[in-house]
Amino acid sequence: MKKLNEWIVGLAALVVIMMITWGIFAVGDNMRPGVTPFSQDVYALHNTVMGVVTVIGVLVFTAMFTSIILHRRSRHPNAAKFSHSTKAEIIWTAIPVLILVVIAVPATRVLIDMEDTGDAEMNIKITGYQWLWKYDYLEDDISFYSALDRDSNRARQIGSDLAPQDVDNYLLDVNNPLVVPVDTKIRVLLTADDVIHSWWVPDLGWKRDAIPGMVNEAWTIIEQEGTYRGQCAELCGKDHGFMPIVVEAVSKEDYAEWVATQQGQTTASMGSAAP
Ligand SMILES: [Cu+2]
Repeated sequence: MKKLNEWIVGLAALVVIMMITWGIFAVGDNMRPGVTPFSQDVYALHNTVMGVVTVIGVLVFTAMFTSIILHRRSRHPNAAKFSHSTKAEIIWTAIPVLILVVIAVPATRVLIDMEDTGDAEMNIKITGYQWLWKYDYLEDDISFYSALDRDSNRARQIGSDLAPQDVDNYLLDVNNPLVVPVDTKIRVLLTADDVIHSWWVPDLGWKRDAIPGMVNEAWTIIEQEGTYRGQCAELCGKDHGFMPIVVEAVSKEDYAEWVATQQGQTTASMGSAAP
């Protein structure tokens, strides 16, 4: 009867651990798969590693709980006298090394892929400022600043007449989103003009620091049209929380149209400025 109780406790502990792990996945509190082939690679890699660590966790905790319960002092008042086992030590060194090597292979492949900015169809330079972003489309000769939208900025002020809950996408919208075409390899060059910022849109599967005096590279191919939101991810001063990122991924036709409108606007403003 006593032994049965112990097994029930051990089993219950195991079930709790497995339920917690399963719950994390089932509730959806997991990484998002994103909308680029690259973000999906990162997602798959994350899930694989999560699976490996779950199995390890279950095995380790099972061994720990059963040892605590089955070898407790009331049951075995005299401690065992053995000191070590070379065989066991070799096994518990070799198995983790093997697991690390198995994980390292796909991880390295994804890391190398992350750096491969070759064959890009267009280049966008992103510059971080306190506290907004500047986007330069190097081929299309378009350049603009992207800052927190006016309503969010009004609602965030102390004593504002506009309540945050009355603003759609509070603190997540910008005045000028970054418009990009889908299914196009885009190379992104990142830098900053004052302090270190970090450009992060979770759906793209990467985050890169924007550092003054340095140019960091990244790339993306967005496969689905849509609006993708992000944040500055490097504490950069008092308004760090107020420089969101919005990426508008549109079809290639819509992008061409947008470029034409933007360039038309620039020409018009230059024309009016001319004597
Ligand atoms: Cu910043």
